[in-house]
Amino acid sequence: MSAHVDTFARDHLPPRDQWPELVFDLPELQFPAELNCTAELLDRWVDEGLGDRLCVQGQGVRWTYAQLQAQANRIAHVLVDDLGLVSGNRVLLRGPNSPMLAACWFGVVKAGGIAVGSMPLLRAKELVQIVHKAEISHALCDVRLADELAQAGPPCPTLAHVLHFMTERDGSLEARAATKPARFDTVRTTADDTCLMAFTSGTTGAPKATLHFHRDVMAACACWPRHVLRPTAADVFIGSPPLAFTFGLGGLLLFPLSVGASTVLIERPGPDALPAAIAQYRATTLVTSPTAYRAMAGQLAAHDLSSLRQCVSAGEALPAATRQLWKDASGIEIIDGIGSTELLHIFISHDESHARPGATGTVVPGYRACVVDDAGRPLAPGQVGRLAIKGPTGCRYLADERQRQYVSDGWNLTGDAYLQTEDGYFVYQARTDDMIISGGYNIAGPEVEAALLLHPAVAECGVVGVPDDERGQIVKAFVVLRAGQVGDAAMAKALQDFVKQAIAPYKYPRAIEFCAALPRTETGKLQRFKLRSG
Ligand code: 3UK
Repeated sequence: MSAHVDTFARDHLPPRDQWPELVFDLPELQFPAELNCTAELLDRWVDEGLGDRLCVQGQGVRWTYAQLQAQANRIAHVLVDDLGLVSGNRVLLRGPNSPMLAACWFGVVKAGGIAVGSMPLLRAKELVQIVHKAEISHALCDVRLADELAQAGPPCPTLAHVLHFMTERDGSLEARAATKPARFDTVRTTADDTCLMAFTSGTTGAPKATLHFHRDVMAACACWPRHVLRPTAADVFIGSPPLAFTFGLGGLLLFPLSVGASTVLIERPGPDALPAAIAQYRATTLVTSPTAYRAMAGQLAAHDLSSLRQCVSAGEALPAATRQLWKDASGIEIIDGIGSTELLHIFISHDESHARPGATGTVVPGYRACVVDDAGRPLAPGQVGRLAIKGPTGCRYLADERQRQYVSDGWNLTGDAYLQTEDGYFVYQARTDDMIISGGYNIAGPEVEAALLLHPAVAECGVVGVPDDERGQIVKAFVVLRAGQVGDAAMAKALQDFVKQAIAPYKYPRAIEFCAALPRTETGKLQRFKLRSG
């Protein structure tokens, strides 16, 4: 059963036998057949009389739940009444994080549409790929990102309607919304209607779109936040991941709203601006990447961070050195968690009192995790293999053959090499295709990085395997030094000796290149393929 008039998403789901097995074995994972996640995350609080509670803040904006709901309702009216949106249509959302972008997300999903986020830095060429793949009919775009989308426009025949926001000019989304009623009947979708298409931040090949249902959104809220983070209605979330990245969508919008808390959505949440913003908004819960924690650790003294209570890291492995640096600077134990676009959010993590440096944590309630060999057989503790996950959410690519690579035998294979300890902790090694094989040894680049990061001269680093006639590959480190340090032969030798002392000597970087910065994606991930080819 579906409430969608436009059945595109349902028509392009993978065949049922290629889905992961879905498990709903917690009481909080029982969902009704009819479900629109916006009714649960937004309307519910207003219905319960809590509409006056603070909901979302950003540059010059401070909205209560009732105000966000009213704005989302007006946007839903614009989409449906003026732009002919029918349920199941895909709507591209574009903009840096802001309360208005959040209102657009809720407006689309309330109207039964499918929200398709796009990373702010995408170029026309990449936008065209997304519009084609998702057959997007409508776009709501921050006016400051209008140019790139306009260039994408001509080769995109399906894209019939584009409205701009963050501008009051005639015909803008805001101007139209202002003429609409603040009430809108949230479309009564089914639990397994798609509400969200998230494109993966994959580094190679054509982009993949993952399909997530209204039920998946609520399941994500019921697992990691409820069991690990355990926020309260008094919390104020803040952080950096874009809402187009499901790490940001969950961590900065869905999860705070699921408990009646508030969130701060700022446009330029770099490590130089975040500490001041935490102080300004008295934020309690910080959501960002390992590199941002490392970059911020040195700058905390100048700011009043007394409001800060919890810090979440995801997107890349959290090196033990970064955990310690942040703890020394802030007094707070970071909560690490691995999630993926395919599984929507975090499935292995730990709370503050169960942190173990160098490990990602234990499986999040609602999920199952194991480490398997290439044939899919479970491995014993301590053995390195592929991470396999099952739970209430799972991978469903939109019309993509690569479904068979991510899902095998009902398990989601994330592409990560992990080992599990006797007591159930999962220890990240590397992406499976990033393992370095040198002179017959398997070496995980992140382990060498973690060792280098312990050296006081190292600001950031990336370690990859590069071709070598004699050894097949050798370990090469790209190192960004802290200000004032000199990248000469003596420094290279010092770093090599340092690594040999810290971990098994055969893992030391035989080549070291000093550089000014490392290539990263907008989701904060190191682009190893660029280091290998560069
Ligand atoms: C890597 C990690 C070690 C890992 C994401 C939280 O990152 C997210 O989604 P993506 O699809 O990438 C998934 C891949 O990223 N990774 C993420 N977190 C960690 N590796 N430790 C970690 N803590 O390779 C994984 O397979 O971009 C993260 C929530 C939602 C997300 N989409």
